[in-house]
Amino acid sequence: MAENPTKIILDSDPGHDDAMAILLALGNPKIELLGVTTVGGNQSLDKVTYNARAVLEAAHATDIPVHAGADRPLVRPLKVAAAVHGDTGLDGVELPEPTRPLDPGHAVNWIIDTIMNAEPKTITLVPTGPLTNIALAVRMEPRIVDRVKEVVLMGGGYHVGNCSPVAEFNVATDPEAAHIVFNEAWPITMVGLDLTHQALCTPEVQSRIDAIGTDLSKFASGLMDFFREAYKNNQDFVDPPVHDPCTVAYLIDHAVVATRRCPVDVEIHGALTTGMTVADLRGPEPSAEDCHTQVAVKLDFDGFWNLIIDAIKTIG
Ligand SMILES: [Ca+2]
Repeated sequence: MAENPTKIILDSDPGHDDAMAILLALGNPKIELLGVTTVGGNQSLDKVTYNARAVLEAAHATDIPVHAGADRPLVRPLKVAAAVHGDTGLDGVELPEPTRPLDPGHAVNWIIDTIMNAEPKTITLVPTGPLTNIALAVRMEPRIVDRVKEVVLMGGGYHVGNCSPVAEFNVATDPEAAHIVFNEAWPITMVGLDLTHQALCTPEVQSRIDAIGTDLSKFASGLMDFFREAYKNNQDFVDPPVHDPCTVAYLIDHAVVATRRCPVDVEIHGALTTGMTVADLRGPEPSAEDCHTQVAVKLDFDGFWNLIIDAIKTIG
């Protein structure tokens, strides 16, 4: 591990792209994965929690704790994304049976305790699912807002949606939670669809993953095979966008994910636009003192996939 790696809590709903985010976090020396917390989203809480444990098992990372969190959004019923992630939430591969038991204690309590017991500004929250757990944590212990280093989340988009013309799945699933999270004063980097739709797993990329030739690379490639078909059938993509690891890639190397500072708020009362992340891109770019939110705008495609492929190789 590198000196002073970035300590992260990955709050996720695995999910094919969440799985890739877990692998990138495990396989890069600049990241220290403190734990994985789970939230109902792509699939039911039980399924995504099992999947998180199975992915860690596949990556020989049974030292990483997994805590289950909220099983549904704050206000709305959960609508899972079975069309994109299958009945298990990780269709397309055989999942190894997790050997580490599920860790006791609710994810929200664990997130709060981990942040409050650490040195201030040393832990980064990386949500890659609906923001339910993070919203609950901030309501239960508001001091975490000043204690975390930053929040780097996958969700939203400033020009495009996928659940609706303007709303992205994670934010649309629990817009009230997203509203809470975006309106707290912590530094937030929104890695939205504008960025993640550049992170396409092309056949060339996948052949590089296949060439690694390990059980883990076969696992990752199997996930991408299913994801490719799902995105072809559902959203008319030729290659699937691998959203969630873009957050971790940003933390590893800011040069891989360029950002633009701008105010962002979340629509929760729209007739047509509920769940939209409304980014104000007018005028000159504000300073960090004046604006605590920024959006990811441009991906270094080769740099991103080099990080993923190196991580899968490193894990072995
Ligand atoms: Ca996710």
